[in-house]
Amino acid sequence: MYSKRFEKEAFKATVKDNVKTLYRKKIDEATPQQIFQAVSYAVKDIIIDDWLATQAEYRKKDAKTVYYMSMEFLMGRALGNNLINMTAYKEVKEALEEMNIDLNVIEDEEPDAALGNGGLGRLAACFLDSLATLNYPAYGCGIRYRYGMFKQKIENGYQVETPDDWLKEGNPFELRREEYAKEIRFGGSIRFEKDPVTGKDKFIQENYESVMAIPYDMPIVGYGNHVVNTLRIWDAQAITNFSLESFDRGDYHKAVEQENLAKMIVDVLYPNDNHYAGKELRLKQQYFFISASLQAMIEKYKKDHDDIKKLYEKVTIQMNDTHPTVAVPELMRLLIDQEGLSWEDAWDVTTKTCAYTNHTIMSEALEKWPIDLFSKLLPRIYQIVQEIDRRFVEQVRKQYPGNEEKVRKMAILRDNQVRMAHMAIIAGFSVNGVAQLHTEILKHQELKDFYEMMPEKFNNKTNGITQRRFLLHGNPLLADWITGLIGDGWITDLSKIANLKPYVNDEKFRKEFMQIKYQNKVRLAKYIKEHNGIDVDPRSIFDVQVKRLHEYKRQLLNILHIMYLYNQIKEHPEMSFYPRTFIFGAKAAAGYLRAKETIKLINSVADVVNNDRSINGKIKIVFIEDYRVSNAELLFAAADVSEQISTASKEASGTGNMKFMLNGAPTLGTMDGANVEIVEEVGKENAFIFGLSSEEVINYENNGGYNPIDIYFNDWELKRVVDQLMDGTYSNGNHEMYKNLYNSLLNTQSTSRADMYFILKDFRSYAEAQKRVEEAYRDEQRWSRMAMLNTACSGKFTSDRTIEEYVEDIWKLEKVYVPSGQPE
Ligand code: B1H
Repeated sequence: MYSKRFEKEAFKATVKDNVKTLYRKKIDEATPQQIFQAVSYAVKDIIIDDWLATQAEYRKKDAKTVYYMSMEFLMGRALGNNLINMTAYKEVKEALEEMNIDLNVIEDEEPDAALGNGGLGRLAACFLDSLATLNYPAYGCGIRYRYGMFKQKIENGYQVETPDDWLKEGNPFELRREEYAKEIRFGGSIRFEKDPVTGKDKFIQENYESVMAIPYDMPIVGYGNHVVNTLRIWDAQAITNFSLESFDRGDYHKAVEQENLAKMIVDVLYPNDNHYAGKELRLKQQYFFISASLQAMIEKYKKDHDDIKKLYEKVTIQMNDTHPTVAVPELMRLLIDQEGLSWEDAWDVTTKTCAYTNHTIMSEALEKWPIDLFSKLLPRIYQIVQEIDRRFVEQVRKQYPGNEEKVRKMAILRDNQVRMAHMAIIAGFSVNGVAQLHTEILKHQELKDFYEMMPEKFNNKTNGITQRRFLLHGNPLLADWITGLIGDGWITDLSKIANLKPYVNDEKFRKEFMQIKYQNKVRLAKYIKEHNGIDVDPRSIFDVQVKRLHEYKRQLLNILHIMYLYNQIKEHPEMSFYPRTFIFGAKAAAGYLRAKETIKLINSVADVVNNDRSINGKIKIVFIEDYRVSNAELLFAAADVSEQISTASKEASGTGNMKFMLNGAPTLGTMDGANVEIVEEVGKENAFIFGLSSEEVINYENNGGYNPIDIYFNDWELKRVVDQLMDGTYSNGNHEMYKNLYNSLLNTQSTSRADMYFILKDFRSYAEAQKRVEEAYRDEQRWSRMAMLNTACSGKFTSDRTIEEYVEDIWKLEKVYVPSGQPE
């Protein structure tokens, strides 16, 4: 293990040395940021030997590799995670303490690598952690955005976005690999020629624009196994800078254009969760990183293999949603135009290499590119898409003679659009959803026609999360306590956490468990005091909803219910009420009006309620600014109640739900996404389930929705809450402030259906479930049992399990063991 090579005194010396060479300072003169850099370089130094050894071993074993293609990798901070996985966290903490340095303070100097929006991007990060830990050869391929997910400030209750300048101080863990740069071409036109020698068709792209893609590699450290995999993210640079000789220096304009194109492409992550925006620049980003990654992949393959027709024996491409689906026609292009394969041979390779994961059924998230935009930007790729479509339509007509309805529904090209999901399904050898319920809805609703035509492709892979970050690193008190009871096997085999179950029956252990929860609540209360200036009582129930802000996730239901409780307490001060702290954290897409109004509403209700002395602090409301991976770790550890209240059928899986469960917070939720499987594991009696089922929701939707007006007029308490959106209670008398929210619930004048997300419909059921939460919490014996059982039953939800399923059913990888990488 690392402890052998991790030598405390040597490490301390390296840190001192780094401070000296990087900053010309002594350690006690260095700023925390400078110490962060110095420590990180010392850690990278140790990682490098294993990184080399791992890659050498993969090559020697000629092991099959998965390329996980994703527009998003929400990695969070690297230092603490790397130390955890090197099994050197405690030793480094000690070493630094001897130098009067607090590791936690140093960790806080690192900006989150926030190259993702939410669940989809964080899932990619958890998968990389599991792949390395389970000894599987893997690359993550993505974009090195200059600016990641925006930073959120709350000003006067409103969200204000500021740029996330995460590279400002430099990224100590990355490695620039200029020698693997690739050229990427956009636009222009395609000339067709017969090769005079071979007689083959040749396609020549002319008058195109191009940029160079430069890879940056980040190490992905496996837990205690010396494996170091690679996250490869691409930066863009103008060709002019890149190779001055080949450039016509006279063409100043062209030089400037190329500069601009390069800067623009990787400038910023699109901050839309579950929403397709259809911007040309986004398609450029997609093609940019896909073409670069595939060129590098083929080049690497050809170093050791000469039959390109067997590419699929050594690589698999997993497409994280449809965002990387240009991989299909781009692989075809490289195989045909560059490698000289026939269409049939190229199609055989491509369809044995590519697999697709679907992450959402929200219709506004479906990628459908306008054909004129697509064909102008990617003329050769578009020709290939046309041919894929032509052949597929031919096949549909053969299988369903005379059924033009099928053709209309299933074709890739239709209504002047390129439907990316259809291309992914047609070319992929595997199509998976991310939770059982989600996969069933795909098979029987959204993708019914495809499932009927090619049922063998469809499979489920329920999401998971890494316990290394979200328990071992995020909740050290609980992690140590668990290890004390059942050993540390759970760190790499979470099914072992079930060994806690016998201890649940012993009051002593339940007390200890709740004591740890309390300490984590104190830690969070301190964070809240520092960041919000609000005093919260760690003895109150910490009720937490943290996730992207989206109507379907129904933060509005949560805050309306709080408004309702507040009305009740005001009206019946004598009523018994267990003190609650309602905690929210959420970023809204910058242009998403209703989402932003919801943030303002939460903050305004917080202002009124938190400052109302008459309620004796029974309710506190806290909005955590800039919710992100690093502060999420604190929130999960401290939560009593996990709010998972999406409209049934809308949340494909959810992964926050699993992080809460792991940390001992029962779920208050709908039967949606992976909540269904959480309840299956922990038992219905250890969760608080409410609301319409997915069948009921889908039924209403198929029949034009429901009418919220009846509910509104028949439930005066609810009506009062809804009216408070308009009467100035939470807006200093302004009657316009929340009109978009009000209209979304009731109005028929808006183009969409009233209360599309069934908030009023589910309100009473939610309020009643919240009552059950309070009742359960009052019973300490019962609550501690429930909370601890949630942790003990969370074994299924590790991303290690998810990855083993992908490997077994889709990727077919072999484990590679790496001899400890000794320094040269
Ligand atoms: C999920 C997205 C998503 N599903 C489009 N889809 C995006 C779609 O920038 N875009 O265009 C970005 C993100 N994200 C989430 O994936 C689901 O909503 C969660 O339920 C799921 O747990 C997560 C991981 O599978």
